[in-house]
Amino acid sequence: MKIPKDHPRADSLRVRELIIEGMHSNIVAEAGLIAHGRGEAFDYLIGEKTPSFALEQEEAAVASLLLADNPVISVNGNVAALCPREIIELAEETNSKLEVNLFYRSEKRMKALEKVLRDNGAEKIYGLDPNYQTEIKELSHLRRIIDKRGIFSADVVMVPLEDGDRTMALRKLNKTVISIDLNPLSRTSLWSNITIVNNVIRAIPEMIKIAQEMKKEDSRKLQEIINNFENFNSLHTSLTFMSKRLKNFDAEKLKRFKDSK
Ligand code: PTJ
Repeated sequence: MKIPKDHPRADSLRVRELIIEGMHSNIVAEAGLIAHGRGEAFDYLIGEKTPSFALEQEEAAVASLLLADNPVISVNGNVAALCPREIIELAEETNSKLEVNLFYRSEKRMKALEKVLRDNGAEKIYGLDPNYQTEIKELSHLRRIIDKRGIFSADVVMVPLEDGDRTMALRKLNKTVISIDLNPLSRTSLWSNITIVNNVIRAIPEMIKIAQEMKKEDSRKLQEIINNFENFNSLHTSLTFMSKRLKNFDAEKLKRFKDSK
């Protein structure tokens, strides 16, 4: 659908179209639409723009990817539909591998993700070759299938838009987990070492810029950024921001509406 430019929520509708088109081309799972709607609700609570706490989370995440020995970025349907070019660029800037990993895994969807990533310039994509498949034993769903050269041997794994049990399983395997999740209360957010409470559509391009700058820094400086970051404090800041904003926004908006009638 063509979104009218003057629509008050044109940006949000354009993003929705990416998800809908992604579903029609088998990139996005049907449940991906529902996940997106949940994300939209939380994005509303942070004002649909990046708060300063999210930038700090992004900095800690980029520092962690840059200092890792074998960093891997896991790609699912929603991410591939929303920011395929950017996720590839972030992998390049941080020297990370890209691995396709799907919850609603099917051959058709794996191929669709491979295509969209290749069309956007990805060369090496992990998770596709059955010869290198292995499993996370603790998981019973299809996200358990991982690449021996990728997530299996990674020290740092970034999982944008994830479900909680793989995050828990990866932590139990002693991996550092970075997630991007607009819901600071999700199990993924709570179990990650670094949670970025922001929309992937903003977070990934911001992380690319951060990586370009951070690469010029001394590794001690990057380690300091990581050492100064504490996920529970950061989640608390995110939640406090949301609840304060909701409280103020509520009163202001209702008053404006009342006065305009
Ligand atoms: O492509 P697949 O098969 O791997 O499946 C992907 C989905 C997203 C369907 C699957 O991982 C899933 O069901 O995820 P959940 O459990 O619904 O969790 C998704 C989380 O991402 C929720 O907490 C949402 O609030 C959050 N979220 C949704 N959209 C965005 C987001 N966070 C950041 N940016 C978004 N655009």
